[in-house]
Amino acid sequence: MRRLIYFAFFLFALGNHTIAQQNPVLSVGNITSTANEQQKLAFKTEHAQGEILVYSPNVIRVRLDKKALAKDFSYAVVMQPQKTTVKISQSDSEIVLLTDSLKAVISKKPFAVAFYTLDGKLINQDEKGLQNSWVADEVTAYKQMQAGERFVGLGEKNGNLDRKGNGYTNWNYDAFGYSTGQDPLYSSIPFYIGIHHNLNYGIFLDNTYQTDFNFGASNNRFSSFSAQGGELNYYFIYHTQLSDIVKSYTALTGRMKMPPLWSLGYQQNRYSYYPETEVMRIAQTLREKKIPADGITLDIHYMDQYKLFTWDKQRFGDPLAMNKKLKEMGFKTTVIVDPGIKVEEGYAAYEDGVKKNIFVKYPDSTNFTAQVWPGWCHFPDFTSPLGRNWWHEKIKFFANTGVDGIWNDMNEIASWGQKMPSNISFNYDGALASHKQAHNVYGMQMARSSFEGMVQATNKRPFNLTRAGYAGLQRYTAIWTGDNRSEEDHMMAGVRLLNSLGLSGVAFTGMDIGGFTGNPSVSLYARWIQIGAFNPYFRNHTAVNTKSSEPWAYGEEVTEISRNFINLRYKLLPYLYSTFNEAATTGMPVVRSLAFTNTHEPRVYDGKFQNQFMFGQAFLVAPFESTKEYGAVFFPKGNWYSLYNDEPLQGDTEKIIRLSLQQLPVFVKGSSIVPMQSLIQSTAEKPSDTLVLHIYKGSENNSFVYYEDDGESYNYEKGDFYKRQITYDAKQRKIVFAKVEGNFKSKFSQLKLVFHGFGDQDKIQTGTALQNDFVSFIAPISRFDPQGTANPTTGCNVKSVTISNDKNQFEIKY
Ligand code: NBV
Repeated sequence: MRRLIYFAFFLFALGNHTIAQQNPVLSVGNITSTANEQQKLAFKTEHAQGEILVYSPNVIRVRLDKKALAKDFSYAVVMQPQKTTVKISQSDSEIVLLTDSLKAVISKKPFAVAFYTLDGKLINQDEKGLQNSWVADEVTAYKQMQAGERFVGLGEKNGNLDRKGNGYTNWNYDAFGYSTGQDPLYSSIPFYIGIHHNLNYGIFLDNTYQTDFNFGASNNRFSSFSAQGGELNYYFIYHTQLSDIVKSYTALTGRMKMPPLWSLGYQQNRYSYYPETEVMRIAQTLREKKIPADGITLDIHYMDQYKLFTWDKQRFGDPLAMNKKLKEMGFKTTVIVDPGIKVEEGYAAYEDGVKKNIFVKYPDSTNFTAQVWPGWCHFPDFTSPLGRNWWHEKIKFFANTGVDGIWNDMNEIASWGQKMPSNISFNYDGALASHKQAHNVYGMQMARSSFEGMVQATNKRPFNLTRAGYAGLQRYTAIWTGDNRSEEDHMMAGVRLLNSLGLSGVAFTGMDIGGFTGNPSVSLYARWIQIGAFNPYFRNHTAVNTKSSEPWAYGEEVTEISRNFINLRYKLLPYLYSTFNEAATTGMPVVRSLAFTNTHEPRVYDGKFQNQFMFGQAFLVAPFESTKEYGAVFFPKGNWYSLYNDEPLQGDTEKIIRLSLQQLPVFVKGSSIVPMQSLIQSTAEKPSDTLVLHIYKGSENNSFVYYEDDGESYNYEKGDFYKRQITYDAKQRKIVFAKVEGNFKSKFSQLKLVFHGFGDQDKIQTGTALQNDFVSFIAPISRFDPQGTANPTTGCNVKSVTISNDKNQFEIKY
């Protein structure tokens, strides 16, 4: 009997034990209390606490943690909440936050958020059964997948433009020779845009731990985002236009400053050009062959045994003198820097770093050591003000030797074996963080340190380039897509990476033209350099032990093709520079996926068309593999012209076009205004005094902001710029030149207006005030040649007129 009682007791205890066992998934639970201030709702739930903060009528932040919220700190967000009206009301079941643009409804049982338009359309909501939860330290927000929902953005991610059906991880990774489906790559931007039912919204998960996104990858229920640690901390952004979402996102995380003009020119790289005679040979050959270029980049072999802040004396005896010679030839030098500082007694940077105690540490306070190019290395802690200040001082070494650009490589951090222990500690600006929290932001903070150091040293705009980064990197640096392969699908994947980066707030982007690993075919090289001319950062690069990759290395025809497209790039610099100004002032990228303007057009996401992009507001670029003979192009609504012969093309159509080695399919949107200059061999050379404005007849209104400044200093921030809005008014049949703003004197004293697609019936009049300047029509002229050489093949209506560059408002009627 006693035995039986014991056994019954045992069974009872066992059952009880099972019941008491913790569910590994901790749901957020019901709201238990709330407190609201003007723009903020604070709340507690059964298992968490959080805040909902209104940053602007269109931006609402959600914070949630199992414990009390940590001190508010972000490497990404630079915007403070703006003062705005928020109506907060509450019932037993929900709390409603109403702004001028958006309604957030917070259910109490359980805690769940839903966002609606003011007229009640559902934009986004937590998945009803799953909401927010934790599994150990990993926190996840589950969102209900809407019918037909698409997802774009998420920064440097491989895959399709529409990310539906896929999952992604953010963990900065040295992805040497990556495959076109590989994930993660080098940088992390946890920001995406959801699109459904004629609505679009953005979500930025500001968390530097490893983050994971699931856009319906093998699930038909939710989209989700999660972080391996820290808070659930995300910003919800809603606008009717997708472009405004990117503008709000970049208001939040900051925008780029104007880059140095020279950095928009062509840049010649290889791993590595050395010794000095070889560098000079490359520079000389570019000039001799009349291939315009502005940049030469030195890869790791310029250093003495890969030791940072040194020059190999055998290879580069007098770097200052070399850089001076290069400058006289119109070249600027960029050098690569890696974060690893060689552990070596007697090596100044090492000894100084140890003395100043700026290296990343193990928990027992010894310096973390890992192997990279120089051998065993320590790594400056760029998340510490001390580490950044140290780097600012060190980087002056390059400014003092006449270097103008810094290329931050290997900053994921990359080390041999790729396994960094979780327990190494970072300062994280005073908060102290493990590797898990600091990893994704390290590269961005390195790039920031290089940028700040160069600005301090030179008081000029540096060119700054990074491989690794985090959201907000655009404030300090350009980014390129790392070690791609010399393969056709890599070129196309590269285009999509740039499209995605543009959708994620990064305007200054590029890829290794020609491919890094391996050797491209002749045609692939030609096509890639054509595409490169329409990339914000235009550099040719290749790995060690590959064939020469300069524009003359692939035979006469390819030299000619490369020269043509590099020439075009240089003539387009006034247009490109103005477009960069748009990026600096609004956050609009230079490379714009068609999702920007045709967000709800399914053809934009079609595999056939998804690589197409706008280069600024005027050019539609349709990139194709060099092996294809025909390609299908989608022309969005509006009217279009071929760049090469002005052939008019109707919008809202698809067209199969014949491809050729000589031409990349590029089209110009009707109503566009494209400023161009005469051909120069580098930006150190002055163009002729005539700015040529190409105006394309169109049925829609349009406006373009023409922008100039000195191209090298920050005086533009104090008003030393030249800016004028030019409006194409299709209804009123006129082009209006607004009054010039700013104190800078334009390089151009004459304006030549070239009219494309205007017929004889369009009598172009320059207006009474300008009658005297009216010259004459020259027709037809070549689209490519702003000097106006006749091109008998066009057979199109191209007319031009030259007038003086008057600072006042004037208009042209037709
Ligand atoms: O510094 C050498 C290379 C560089 O050329 C390349 O662009 C970087 O992405 N670097 C990586 C180091 C490793 C190359 C295998």
